[in-house]
Amino acid sequence: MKFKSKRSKNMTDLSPLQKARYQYAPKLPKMLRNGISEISVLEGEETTSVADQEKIEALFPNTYGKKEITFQKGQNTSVAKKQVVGVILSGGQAPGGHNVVCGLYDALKATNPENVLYGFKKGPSGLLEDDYLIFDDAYIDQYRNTGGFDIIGSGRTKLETEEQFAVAAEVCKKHDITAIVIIGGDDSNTNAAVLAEYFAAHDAGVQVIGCPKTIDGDLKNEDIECSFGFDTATKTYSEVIGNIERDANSAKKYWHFVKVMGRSASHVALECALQTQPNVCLISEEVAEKKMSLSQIADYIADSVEARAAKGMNFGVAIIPEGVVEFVPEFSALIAEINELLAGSKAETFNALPNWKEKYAFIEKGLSQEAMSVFAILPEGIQQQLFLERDPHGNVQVSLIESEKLFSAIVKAKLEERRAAGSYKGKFNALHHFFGYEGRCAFPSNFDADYCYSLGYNAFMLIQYGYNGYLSKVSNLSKSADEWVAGGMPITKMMNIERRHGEDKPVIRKALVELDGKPFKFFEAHREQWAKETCYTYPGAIQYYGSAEVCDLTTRTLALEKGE
Ligand code: FBP
Repeated sequence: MKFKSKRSKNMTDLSPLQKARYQYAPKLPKMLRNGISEISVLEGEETTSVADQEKIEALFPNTYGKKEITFQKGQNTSVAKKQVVGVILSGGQAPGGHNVVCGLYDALKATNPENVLYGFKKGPSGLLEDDYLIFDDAYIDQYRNTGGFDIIGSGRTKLETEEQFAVAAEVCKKHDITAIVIIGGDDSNTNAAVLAEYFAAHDAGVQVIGCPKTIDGDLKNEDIECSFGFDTATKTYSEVIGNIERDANSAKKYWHFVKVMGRSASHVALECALQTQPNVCLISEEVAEKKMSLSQIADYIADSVEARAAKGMNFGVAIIPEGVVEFVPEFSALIAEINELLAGSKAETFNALPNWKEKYAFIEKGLSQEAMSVFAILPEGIQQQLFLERDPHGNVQVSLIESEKLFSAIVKAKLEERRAAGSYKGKFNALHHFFGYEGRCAFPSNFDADYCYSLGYNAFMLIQYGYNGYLSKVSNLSKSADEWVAGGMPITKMMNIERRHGEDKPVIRKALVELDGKPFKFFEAHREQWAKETCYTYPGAIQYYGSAEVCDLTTRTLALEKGE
């Protein structure tokens, strides 16, 4: 056993903000504030999955159809027993993860000081490898209200096979673990549901509770209003985008192309646009819906450059979502052909070619005419990137494509055509940025600090009341924490069947940007003006201390979705 109890940092090694944040007391929803003995359960309706009900029910006979629940003030009727809980952080970092663990720990200890919290290290693999630490006050205290996942580390190992579940059950049995909390995104919570079903079917005596995490903001639905981390990450990116806008408006000589994270959905890009009002923001879901080609996208951006140049404004800011290229139909077709072209031993033949000229000839011979016409307009750096960066399955890693450079290059080419035709007379100097990792471990905003602490606290109440296969749910989030509502919902409610790796799989439905949703509609109604004029807004840095209007505000996305 690896027992960690010493505060490893001397208080003098800490920044003033670190010290101050240790003292911050996160706000809980009112119904969780009365003390453990006064938290009771209100059961709601039985649930059904979002689609494919019969198939999901057949796959989850023990955990399907359970009732939604809400906590309220009242006599605590849960069964008193010693709880030994294991917690896992899964996937990419998101601000507030530490507070989920802190909230879980505080509720567990407040219920019974004999309760124990294990932290499995480096993600789900920690559970399989029985690699853990046991939390105590001194250890927990050095992570309160801080960013990062370094409290126990994270990882992307998927818990999905029967063999893995059997190992997990063994490890739980060895430590008398009564519940596992998985803090993760849609895939990790899908796995949480499958693990919960396995434990129930095998009478393992272990409950599984999930917590909704991801800066991408794509784990949400009518119950889960947002995933944690989205608030802080988008505020962090918006701060620097606002700073860049101000620089652009001061120097008046650069067009800034800013790529922001978000593996597939464009929630991050849209939220940053709502906060900063840039000249251009691409929304991948719209690109897919309108089947826009690279050339059409380039024209769309070039229109803004040209209109602004005509008024003497040779500067601007364009936001590009990380995953956009995968949503451009012709680009994904090109990538599929490249994957084919390099399948098996053909990659070796390609790599053995001595120079780019010969490689280019090989590519030209192997790709269809349509794919080649897309390939040919890409900057050479990106062409080469498509052939260098492969994932372990041999596929191109689209997230590594520098789409901010790709779009500025094709816009430049369009502008040259327009200059030759006489319609454009401006100057175009592009600068490039990628904001992703900068936001994932920021000190959580007050919203994320409070939300995460509440999710963790609430997760323990779900355990204490014996729920299995539930997601910790805190809602009414656009209001102050006083009015937040805590409860739980069966994970199977969010599931449907999707095709993954050639097989039908039960998965949580990923939430993409809805083109008829209020956040997109607001953006759509304003973007023409933002494109031609300079309407930048400067959100500034996240504020942790001061009036609630400045410090406790959540995202524009949430506010618009809630009609505020
Ligand atoms: P999760 O879905 O696990 O929360 O991670 C999201 C994300 O931050 C994406 O925005 C990004 O594309 C990806 O992780 C980067 O992954 P990695 O940390 O493995 O480079």
